[in-house]
Amino acid sequence: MLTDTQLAQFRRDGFLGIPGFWSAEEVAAMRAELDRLKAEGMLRNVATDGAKANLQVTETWKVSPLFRAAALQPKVAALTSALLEGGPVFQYFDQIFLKPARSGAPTNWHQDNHYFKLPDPSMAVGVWTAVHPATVANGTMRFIPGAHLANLPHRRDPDSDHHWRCDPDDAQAVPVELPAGGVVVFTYGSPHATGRNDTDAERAGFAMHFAHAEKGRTREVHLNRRGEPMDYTPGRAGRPFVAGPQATHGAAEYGEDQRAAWRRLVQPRAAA
Ligand SMILES: O=C(O)CCC(=O)C(=O)O
Repeated sequence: MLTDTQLAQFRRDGFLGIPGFWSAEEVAAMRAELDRLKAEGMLRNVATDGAKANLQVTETWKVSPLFRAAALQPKVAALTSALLEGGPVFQYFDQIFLKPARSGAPTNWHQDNHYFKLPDPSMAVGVWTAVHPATVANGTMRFIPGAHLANLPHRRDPDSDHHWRCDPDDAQAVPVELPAGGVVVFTYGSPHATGRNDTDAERAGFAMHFAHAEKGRTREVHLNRRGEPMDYTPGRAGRPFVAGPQATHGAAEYGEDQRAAWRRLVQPRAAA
């Protein structure tokens, strides 16, 4: 799945771009599913600038059987266990950000561990999928090589109605451009940001988060945007075991092997 060179790059820089992770058929299914979520009003504009839009859906697994199944595919298990010391691995979180054409707002610098506060941020990874081609012009992900080792102070982000931001020295920041279906993986400590979308086409990213099932946990109780406590205990809907002895491809957590669900959901949607 990953070469030694790629793993070394990930450990050194805190992130790694991987083109061609999902097939064209899988990407087509994700886009069709995203269109359904949009049509059903599932995406919420979090931008505070009324002229711009940064549309977000969190806990996608609750509203989308297709995005739920994506996290339980064998290639995701292979990727995340390679990045997390061989596992065991469970899914921690997922979300989509969509920047509409011409008015897409940026997401400012932040470390995901500011939200989740794991004792060791290297024990969790984000896997961000370019649902559309992700370029500098439409606001792809940017990273600062090697910046994942410091724990940065955050402040409330005035450009978003609930996010937090940090202010790293970004003189060495690099964009990760990806064809649709590519992914960029990054540790919870890796500061990242995305730019505006001024192009004529929308740009979406689907981010799945995974953690080491033993080392990537915290006893802290986290509250969601509505102030409700979030439960990160593995082995339940939304927190399925992805790799390791307790992993069942989601059968235990969702009552159906998610490899079969993926096959069932991807083909008809892609053809539609
Ligand atoms: O897709 C984006 O614009 C932002 C993604 C992001 O910052 C994240 O998933 O943490």
